[in-house]
Amino acid sequence: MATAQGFVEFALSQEVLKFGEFQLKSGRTSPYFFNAGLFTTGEALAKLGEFYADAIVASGVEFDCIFGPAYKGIPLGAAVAIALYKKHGRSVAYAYNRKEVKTHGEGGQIVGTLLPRVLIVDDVITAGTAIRESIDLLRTQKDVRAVGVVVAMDRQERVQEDVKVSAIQQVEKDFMMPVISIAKMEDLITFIDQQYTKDDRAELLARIKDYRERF
Ligand code: OMP
Repeated sequence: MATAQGFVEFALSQEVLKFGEFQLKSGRTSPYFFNAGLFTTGEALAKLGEFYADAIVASGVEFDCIFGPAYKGIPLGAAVAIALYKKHGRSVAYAYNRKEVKTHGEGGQIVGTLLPRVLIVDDVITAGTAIRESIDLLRTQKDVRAVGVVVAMDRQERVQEDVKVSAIQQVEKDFMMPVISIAKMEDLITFIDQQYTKDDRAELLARIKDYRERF
C-alpha cells in the first residue's frame, strides 16, 4: 500500500480520522475530521513520527531545525525529531512556543533551539489560518525564517469559496516555501473507493465529493 494510503488506514484505525458532521474552525461543516490529538499511545506517536519523517526526507527540503507550534504541534515536533534521528540518522534541533509568554525563570515564548532555517510541523491545513500564525510568530524571532511546512493532512480546501487556488498553494505562493503533507483529501477518497464495500462507500463518497466541490 502506498505511503499516503497506509497513513489513511493508520489514522482510521486510531480513530483520528472520523466521518460524520463536524464544525471546523473556518465555520465550514465537514463530512470528516482529522484529530491529531487522538494519537494517544507511545506506539501511535512513534508510528506517526515515522510517517512525518519519511515525508520530510522524501521531499528533500533542507532545514536546520523543527518548530512545533503550541499546542498540538509540540508532541508532533518531538515525535518527528525522534523519528528523524532513529530512522534516518539525522539529529536536528527542535523548538516550540508557549501560548502564554513566560515572565519569570528563563522567560520568553520559545522553548528549545531555533536555528536559521526552520521547518514547521503541524497537524492539518484547512484554510491556512493556523499556519500563517506560525509563520508570523517566527518572523518576530531574530535570524530565523520558515523554509517549509509539513502537515499530516492536506484537506485541499480553498481559503475562500470564490478563490481558485488551494490554501496550501496560496501559502506556498505567499511565502515561497514548500508545504509537504503525508496524505491529502484525494488519498482519503481513493482509500474509501478501494477498501470500502460498495454499500458503505456510495453515500460517504458523495458527501465528501460534494464538500470538496464547494470548498
Ligand atoms: P486552518 O487554520 O483553517 O488551516 O485550520 C487548521 C486547524 O483546524 C488545525 O490546526 C486544527 O486545529 C483544526 N482542524 C483539525 O484539527 N482537523 C480537521 O480535520 C479540520 C480542522 C479545522 O478546524 O479546519
